Amino acid sequence: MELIFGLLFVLISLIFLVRWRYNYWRNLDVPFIAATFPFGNIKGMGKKYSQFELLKDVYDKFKHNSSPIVGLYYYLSPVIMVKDMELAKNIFTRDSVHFIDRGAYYNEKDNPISAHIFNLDNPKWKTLRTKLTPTFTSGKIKMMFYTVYDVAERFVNKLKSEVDVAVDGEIEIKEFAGRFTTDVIGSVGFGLEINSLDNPTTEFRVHGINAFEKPNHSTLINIFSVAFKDLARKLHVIQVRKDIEEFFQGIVSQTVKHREDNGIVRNDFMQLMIQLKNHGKLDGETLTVGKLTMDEITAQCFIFFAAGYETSSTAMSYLLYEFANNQQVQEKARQSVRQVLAKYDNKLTYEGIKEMDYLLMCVNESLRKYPPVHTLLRYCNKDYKVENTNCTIKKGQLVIIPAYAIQHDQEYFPNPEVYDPDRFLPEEVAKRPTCAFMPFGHGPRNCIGLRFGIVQAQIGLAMLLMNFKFETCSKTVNPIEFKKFSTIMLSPIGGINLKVSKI
Ligand code: HEM
Ligand SMILES: *[C@@H]1O[C@H](CO)[C@@H](O)[C@H](O)[C@H]1NC(C)=O
Ligand SMILES: *[C@@H]1O[C@H](CO)[C@@H](O)[C@H](O)[C@H]1NC(C)=O
Ligand SMILES: CC(=O)N[C@H]1CO[C@H](CO)[C@@H](O)[C@@H]1O
Repeated sequence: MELIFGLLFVLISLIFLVRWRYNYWRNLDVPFIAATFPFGNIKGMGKKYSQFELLKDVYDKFKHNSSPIVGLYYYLSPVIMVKDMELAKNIFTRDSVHFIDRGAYYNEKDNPISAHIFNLDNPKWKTLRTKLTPTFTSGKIKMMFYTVYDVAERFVNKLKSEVDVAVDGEIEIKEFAGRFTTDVIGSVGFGLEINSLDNPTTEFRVHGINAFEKPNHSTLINIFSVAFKDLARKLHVIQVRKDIEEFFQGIVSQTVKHREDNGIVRNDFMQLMIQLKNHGKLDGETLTVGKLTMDEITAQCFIFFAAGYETSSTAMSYLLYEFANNQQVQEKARQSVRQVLAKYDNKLTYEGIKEMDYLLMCVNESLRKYPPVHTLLRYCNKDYKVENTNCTIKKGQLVIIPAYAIQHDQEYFPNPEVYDPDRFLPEEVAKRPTCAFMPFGHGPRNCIGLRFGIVQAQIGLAMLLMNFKFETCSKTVNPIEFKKFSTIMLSPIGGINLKVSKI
């Protein structure tokens, strides 16, 4: 009898607890989507639809509601979706002290490789960010130019021989773009000749693919660990697969040992890591951060590799897809590359790259239509009153900025499904809020590799345009369909199939 009463009491309390949770947004008078236990608003996410599709639906539904935010529930956790551009700007920049963490999940103890700069919270994030920023100064990027150029030449040659053997010239171009950026980051980041262009099954490439294609857990478990970090850590949930962790631990320790034993000094990311490991500071600096451990530098190497290769290669592939669908744009971009080359003795140079205005507009327009990172995240670490509302974002709440939805908003980008590089003419850019375009995020927590990512893509694209013509073919999926399982990356199902011919 007592047992039954006890159980009944627990059950009734649970029901009240859940109802009380799911009234959170109603009580604050914030527009929201009604939730069901236990998933809240994310039932089926990762299988039936992707996170960006949910957010786009919600964004469009509440577009004309005057509230700058919409309330959602991820499981029992209230999360905030930002809808207003002014608020987004303030969260990214002016009030970024409240939102300096990303709120991603990592587990330093069971999965040290997940404790990298993309995931880390303060104060560790801040010291690391300051230390890693010198990796991408203009001087360093200029030095990387030639390395990227060499790999791009191999890329073009490889594609030429593939075109010769491919049936009707049909090629899955994302695979080759991925090998190109893998070889680039291996070289500029690690000083390693990976040559995945010729050896697609090389371990580096395979682990790189697996890091994105075969996550250790389902979307719903990944979101669970973001919503309930402490619990997930207690349950030993890991984010990065163990085989990938072990591979990177091996490769980084071998590389470090090889350099230290042979006194090899290179001007690359690995060298900065070695300095931070041995001295806790960079050469010529006075500020010391405490020496980084081998595990800590491995994690940073991993994220530079992962963030550097996948985003840039998908960005290039989406643009080639739009070139295939818009032949005049492709021809105009080719002309703009040709003109700049002519000016520089028919050589591709670092200076020349920066003058290819039309190509840059094409790159940005494809980053708009297909942001490789479709959803941006911030985590509130200090209560924040939202202007013009009665709502305070509480410490510990997750803030979502739906990049894909905003970049497809008619108000900022009329006929958003139309690919039109002229949207990036200076006078057009001036007409909309800066934050409406956010492929690299904004503010102190934006993409650290922004400029390098663009330069790398541009070199590859300029060389491709000079050597090939891209067209759609029977295998081209139009419009592109996207994978559903990935929580933040926008990735095409089956890659991007195009007809490629030499010119
Ligand atoms: C087209 C290429 C790229 C795109 C579209 C891209 C996009 C992004 C985005 C959207 C973020 C989150 C920004 C935010 O929350 O405000 C980010 C962060 C980051 N990206 Fe990139 N990225 C690209 C290339 C690169 C490259 C080449 C590297 C390094 C080699 C890199 C390294 C990082 C790192 C380390 C972070 C975390 C920064 C932090 O939290 O302090 N990315 N990127
Ligand atoms: C393209 O976007 C990048 C990143 O937001 C920006 O720095 C650059 O000025 C843009 N270029 C053009 C031509 O719009
Ligand atoms: C905030 O609450 C006050 C008092 O309940 C109300 O008068 C006011 O309209 C509310 N403001 C907004 C923006 O909802
Ligand atoms: C493939 C893989 O690495 N699976 C791992 C996923 O995470 C759990 C722990 O959270 C491991 O036990 C699995 O081995």
